[in-house]
Amino acid sequence: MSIDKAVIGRGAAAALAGLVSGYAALALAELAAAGIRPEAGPVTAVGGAVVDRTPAGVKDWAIRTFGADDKLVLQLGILAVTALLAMALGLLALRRRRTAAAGVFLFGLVGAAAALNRPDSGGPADALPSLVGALAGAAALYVLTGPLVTARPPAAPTAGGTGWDRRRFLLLTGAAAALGTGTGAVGRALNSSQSGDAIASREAVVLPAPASPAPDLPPGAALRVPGISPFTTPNKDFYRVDTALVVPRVPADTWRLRIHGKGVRRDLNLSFQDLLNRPLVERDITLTCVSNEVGGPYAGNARWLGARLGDLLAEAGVRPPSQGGPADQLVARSVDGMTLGTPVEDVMDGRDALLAVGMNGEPLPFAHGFPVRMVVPGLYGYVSACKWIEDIELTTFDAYDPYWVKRAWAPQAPVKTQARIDTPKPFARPAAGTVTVAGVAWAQHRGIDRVEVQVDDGPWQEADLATEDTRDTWRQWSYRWRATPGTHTLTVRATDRTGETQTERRAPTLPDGASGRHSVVVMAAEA
Ligand SMILES: Nc1nc2c(c(=O)[nH]1)N[C@H]1C(S)=C(S)[C@@H](COP(=O)(O)O)O[C@H]1N2
Ligand SMILES: [Mo]
Repeated sequence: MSIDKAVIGRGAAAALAGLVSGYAALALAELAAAGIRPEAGPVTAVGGAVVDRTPAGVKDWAIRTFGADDKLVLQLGILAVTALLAMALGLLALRRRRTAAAGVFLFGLVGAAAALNRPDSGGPADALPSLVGALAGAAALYVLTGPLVTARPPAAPTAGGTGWDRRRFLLLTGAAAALGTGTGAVGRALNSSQSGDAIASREAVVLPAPASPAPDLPPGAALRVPGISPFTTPNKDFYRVDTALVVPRVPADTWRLRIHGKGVRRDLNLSFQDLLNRPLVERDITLTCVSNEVGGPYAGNARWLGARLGDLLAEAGVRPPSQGGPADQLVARSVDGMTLGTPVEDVMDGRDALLAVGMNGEPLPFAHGFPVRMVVPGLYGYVSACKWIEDIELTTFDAYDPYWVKRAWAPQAPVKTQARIDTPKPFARPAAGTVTVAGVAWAQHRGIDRVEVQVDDGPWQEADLATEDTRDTWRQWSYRWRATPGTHTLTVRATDRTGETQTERRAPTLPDGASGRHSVVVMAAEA
């Protein structure tokens, strides 16, 4: 008796046939997608559809819980569900082989429908990867389960007495698995060679010197406190929040930006080089996400290089509402179909609203919007910071709800004043005595004027503020705490330049950003 006879029962074999068929189907679909658009692959398309339909609260929870891994978790979840369904169909094939094969095809139709309905769908061809995969998967299931149901000589069992042809089954299944793996590998290689164009184009970008450089950081703007957020967030540590399951990789040389809509006298159609030919400005701007909890990590500060968007709009004949312009909302659209709505007034009021091409001295990283993104000081990212931008339409808030607004987030969302304690960490056990409490505070475009720390129920004590870079950046702060032994709660609050102190009222992130004060509990140990 060979090992296969000993270890594989007929039910397990059927489930395995289902699994291998599903695997082959997905592998073939991904190969087909590589020839059409990577985003048209079934896992990405279904994943995108799930992201778009996820209620705001759940999406927020996913960002909180899984952070930058939220998309990986989603895709693994889709694969796990697919695997379970595939095994169930394998079992079904023992009784109803045709129905089970048709079931595989049905799931392919779900993938095809998802791909066709993506906002960035490239047209009917996007259905092909799922359809090709589904056909192959259905055929594979039918063939692989053949030996399980046909070779059942009742009188003289040929293979160990349960009446199915193990040898033939294992040969076929092994071949299907190998074929799937080979196909998947080719698909992967094709995909990465396509993004190779974009990678080469990014490497070839030479950022011009800014016509208006950012002033040097004033002395004292960056504190040297262990554990504090560095004043400038390195690109590799900069938070990432977006709906893209596949990071768009757009070569700079094929990129275009169209500016059009209400009150535009002359449509603009710009190339990357057109942007670089403009007088570029370089500015430090702190970006924050509306999904950031009080004390959360979704804030970062970078030195951006870009063209002033307000000037471009003015050249196109756009007037802000305060000067009688008919459009109060600017809708930015990205290559992946995301839409973000920004007040025209804010973009044209003289602040440094940028079409950014550079981040901390290099071309934008792909994950942060290469080749071009928007950055507008003072507004949460979801109403201003369109990555992979390709279109700007002037319209009104009445006429159009962009992506997040359709999902219950506020149409307008200036950043709320916040202070965060970076050190000590929650439940840290510092030695009693002098402990440096430190962190960052932000109120972009208003500026931070005061940060105070409260120990337990004691009085508010003024913290030392680092020198301000600009009112569009966060400000570090520190406080020397004389810690007595025991458990203590440290709370922080900031006051912005309008004189308003950060509210103590707690609000969830939905619909326009969390409020409340950050506190941490620490246990000071007997020195
Ligand atoms: N195309 C696109 N742009 C986008 C988003 C997105 O999902 N797609 N997310 C926005 C949100 S919610 C935020 S907070 C910022 C985050 O920018 P970052 O990932 O570079 O930090 O990008 C904004 N721009
Ligand atoms: Mo965000």
